[in-house]
Amino acid sequence: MSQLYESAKAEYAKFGVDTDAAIAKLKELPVSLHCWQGDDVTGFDHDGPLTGGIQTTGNYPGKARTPQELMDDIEKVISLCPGKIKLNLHASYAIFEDGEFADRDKLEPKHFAKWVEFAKKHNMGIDFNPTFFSHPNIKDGLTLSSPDPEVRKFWIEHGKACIRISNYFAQETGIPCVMNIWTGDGFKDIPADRMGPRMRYKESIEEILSEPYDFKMVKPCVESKVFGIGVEAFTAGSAEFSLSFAAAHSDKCMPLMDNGHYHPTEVVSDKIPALLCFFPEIALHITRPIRWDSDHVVLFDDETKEMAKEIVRNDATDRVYMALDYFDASINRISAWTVGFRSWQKAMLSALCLPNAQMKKLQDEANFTELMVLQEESKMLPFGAVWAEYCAQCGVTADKSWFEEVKTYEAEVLAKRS
Ligand code: RNT
Ligand code: ZN
Repeated sequence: MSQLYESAKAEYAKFGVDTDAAIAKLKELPVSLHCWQGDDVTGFDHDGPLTGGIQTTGNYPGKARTPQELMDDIEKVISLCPGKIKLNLHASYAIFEDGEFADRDKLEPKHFAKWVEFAKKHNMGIDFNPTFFSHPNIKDGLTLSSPDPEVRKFWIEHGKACIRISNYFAQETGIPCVMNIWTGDGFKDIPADRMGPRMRYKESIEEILSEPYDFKMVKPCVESKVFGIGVEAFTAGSAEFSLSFAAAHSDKCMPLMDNGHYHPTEVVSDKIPALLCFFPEIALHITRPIRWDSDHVVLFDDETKEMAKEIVRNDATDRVYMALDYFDASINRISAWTVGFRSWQKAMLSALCLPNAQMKKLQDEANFTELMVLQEESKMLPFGAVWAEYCAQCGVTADKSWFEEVKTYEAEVLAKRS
């Protein structure tokens, strides 16, 4: 233990904070690392463009082109990040062997056997996402809410296949699999019928959830959104729709909030405690929106810290499934992944190192003067030393020298991919 940490620990103790306990706690909290930062949400099952109202921008060299390259890159990221990592996969990252191919409605656990092997090697659980975008069967921008029964059927079958695959992940790893349903279904311009698509969307998700699963091990969730590129006027899976769906099916489904999916003055940090009043468990996509759902790399910024605080001070670390969701193609992708993961770790660790009980007491006593003082003074605590100790205990570098390894990897590996 460094001298720096010893003295920081003493400083924190003056505020009633046990930094050893905070470090021990964070080591046990899984954070889902999204595979899709490594290849700009391309996947391995199609050649077409990214659709569904989401977009990556930039063409920084070195993007992963094969499952092996993506796994190599994820391994590099894992080696640079402290904390407990879970792997987050999309159905489009199925791995087909020997010229075999299965369309989305026919996917099977075997198409993800390589990922299970990879997860086991790193002692990770796996989260999963059916992929309702980047596919020719999206008709007029719609999947599960399409008026065409054949189109709906295809995507319902995809959802069911993904439940079976999620179950396979949970069984193989022994760790629950969060399965997130998000579609970009919507309209570019003013629709004549808003309820019809939503009723079809509702029924389609209900059909998907009729596939048998143990809710303790397979955790479906529905992700809402305000709008997507090209679907500005109407989104079937709006906030009210998704939240109501989850509430009406709380025995088999959770809500998922992505902090890029709301109007810019709304904050997910405030929505977390609102949902925790009603849902036993909720899920998050942690991202950084700039002006829209831009999916910038997560930073150690105010709203990120605020979200972490809400999870920690409401004692909800075992009720909130935390997953990262961003994709920046304009910078080194290994670095993007690593900065985002480390930022969320910092946010969680700093939240765990706040005098939360004391501040709550001050609020309940209406002592808002002292509350403000304590909130401001705790910002000056020597957090860097606690972060350094946490990283040291996790066997990774605390300072910026991790970036040297990224540069070496870029020169030796990424630069050779053309
Ligand atoms: C899109 C949603 C969704 C995707 C991933 C790739 O706006 O946030 O979660 O980012 O499924
Ligand atoms: Zn998301």
